Amino acid sequence: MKKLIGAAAIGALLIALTGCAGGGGGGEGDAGAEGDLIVGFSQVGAESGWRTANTTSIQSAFEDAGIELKFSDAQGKQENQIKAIRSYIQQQVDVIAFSPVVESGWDTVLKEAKDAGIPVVLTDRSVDSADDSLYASFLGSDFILEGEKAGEWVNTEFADADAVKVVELQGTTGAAPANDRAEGFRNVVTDPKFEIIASQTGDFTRAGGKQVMEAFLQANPQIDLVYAHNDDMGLGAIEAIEAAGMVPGEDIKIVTVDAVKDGMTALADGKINFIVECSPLLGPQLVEIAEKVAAGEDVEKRIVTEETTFTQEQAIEALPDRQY
Ligand code: GYE
Repeated sequence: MKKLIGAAAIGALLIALTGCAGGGGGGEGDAGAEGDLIVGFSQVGAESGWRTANTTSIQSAFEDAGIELKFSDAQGKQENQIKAIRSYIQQQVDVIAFSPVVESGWDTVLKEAKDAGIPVVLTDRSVDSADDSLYASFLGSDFILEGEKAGEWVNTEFADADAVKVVELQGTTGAAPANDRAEGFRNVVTDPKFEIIASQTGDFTRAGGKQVMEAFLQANPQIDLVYAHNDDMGLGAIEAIEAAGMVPGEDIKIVTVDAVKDGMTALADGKINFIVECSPLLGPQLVEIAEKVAAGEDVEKRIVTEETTFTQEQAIEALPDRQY
């Protein structure tokens, strides 16, 4: 054992001295600097299928790149994220990345990171800071556009209707995707025949979506459409609708955002009617950005994820190859 450690130590010393980990010399072997990189990441939590897929994408991308990732799960609390970021500053990591649970209240801790000379990359969700020098880049979806895509489908689906009663299951209060998906939808669904009769947060969880939908159903004799800010809440709503003796997708139409496997399965089964995609596979791009900012290279301030939408037929076709 001792011998092994000794050999490893000599190897490490050689790498440190020559700056070359590969045997072939030059080119790809020049990975010494990358091997030293340490990135601290603070995740929102594990509230949805999307989040689980996002965590897996990030962890495996850093592992594949041979970059050390310090990972912490904030369990949906901003205070835990602030603590994690402060601890990464203290540990002097090379790059801090995080997905802010809510949009506001980040300036102080972001200034602390800036003063410590540690670049910050926002992943998936953004902050509402007026000073965009507080972070190097923001990688993630255009949530307003997602809300608009949902709204456009609604306009077409109900083109011949005279009056449409809509209920909305909102994401976590104060979170960028909740604010923006609400806004985008309202940008597009402007015909007065649409009435949003109830709107409440289901916190992006299946249990939350179910509970809120149960209350909506009890309070409202007529509901034509559910707009859920993510698949998980839509799946919870399906349970509530079925428990009330109605047929989801027929008696009440459902449109959601994300397109995770469970959502796509419900769409293929006709229980959800339309899904706007939001990709959680941000890991590889995040690695690229982290490497660049650590090397002092310029990166785009805003990198928008490319996304599509799915009808039932498209979901049936896409499901076999769906990664998440
Ligand atoms: O849509 C939802 C998750 O921030 C885009 O968070 C993400 C959202 C996603 O909980 O399912």
